[in-house]
Amino acid sequence: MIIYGSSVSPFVRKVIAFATEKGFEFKVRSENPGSPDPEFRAASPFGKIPGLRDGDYTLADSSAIVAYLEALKPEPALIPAEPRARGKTIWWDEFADTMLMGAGNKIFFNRIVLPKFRGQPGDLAAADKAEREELPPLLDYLEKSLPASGWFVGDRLTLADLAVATSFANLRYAGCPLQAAQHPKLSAFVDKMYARRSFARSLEKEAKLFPG
Ligand SMILES: N[C@@H](CCC(=O)N[C@@H](CS)C(=O)NCC(=O)O)C(=O)O
Repeated sequence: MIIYGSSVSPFVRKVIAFATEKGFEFKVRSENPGSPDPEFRAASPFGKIPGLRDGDYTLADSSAIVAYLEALKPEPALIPAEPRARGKTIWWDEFADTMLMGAGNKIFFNRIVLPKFRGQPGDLAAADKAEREELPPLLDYLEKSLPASGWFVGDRLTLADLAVATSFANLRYAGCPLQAAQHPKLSAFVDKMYARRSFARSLEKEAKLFPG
C-alpha cells in the first residue's frame, strides 16, 4: 500500500496515523500538492495530498481513505459501528478537516508554505486574522467538548481523536502552540496523542524541517 504526500500536511499525517493504528503495512511516497506525476495523479486526480494506492485500487481524500481502510480491516475499530458513536466520530473528522484545518491552514499556508516552500510572500494579515478571530472559539469548543475519558468519542481511541489531534503540529510550526494554561485538557490530549507511535514517527521526521 502506498500513501502519497508528506506528513507535513495534516491530512496526510492523519491517514498515516490511522493506517499505523490499524496495523497496515504501507510506504509513504513523497509528493507535493499539485505534482504532475502520473502515478500520483491516478490516485489523486486534482493533485491534493493524500492519495492512496492499494494494488490496482486508488483513492484520494483523507476521509475517503480512512473509510476504505476501516472497511478493509475492521479491527481495531476506529470508526465505531454504533449509530450515535459513528455519527459523532464523523462529525469530529469533518469539524477537524473543515473548521480547524480551515483556520489552521490560513495560518500555516501564509506563514510557512508560501514563504518557506514556495519562495513567495504569504498573506500575513490573513494569517494573523485567522489566529486572532477564527482559532480561539474552535479551541474553546474543543476544550469544553473533550469528555473526562480523554477521548472524543466513547472511552477509547477513534478516528475522532486522530483527526482532531493532527492539526496541532501545523499550528505549532506556524507559531501558535497550544497554551496549557488556557486549554489544559486539550493540551494534555494532544501531548498524549503525539506520544503514540502513529504520530511520533511522522513528527520525528518533520522535526528536521521545523527544529525547536
Ligand atoms: N479534503 C481533503 C483535503 C486535502 C488537502 O487540501 N490537502 C492539501 C495539503 S494540506 C493540498 O493538497 N492542497 C493543494 C490544493 O488544494 O491544491 C482531504 O481530506 O484529504
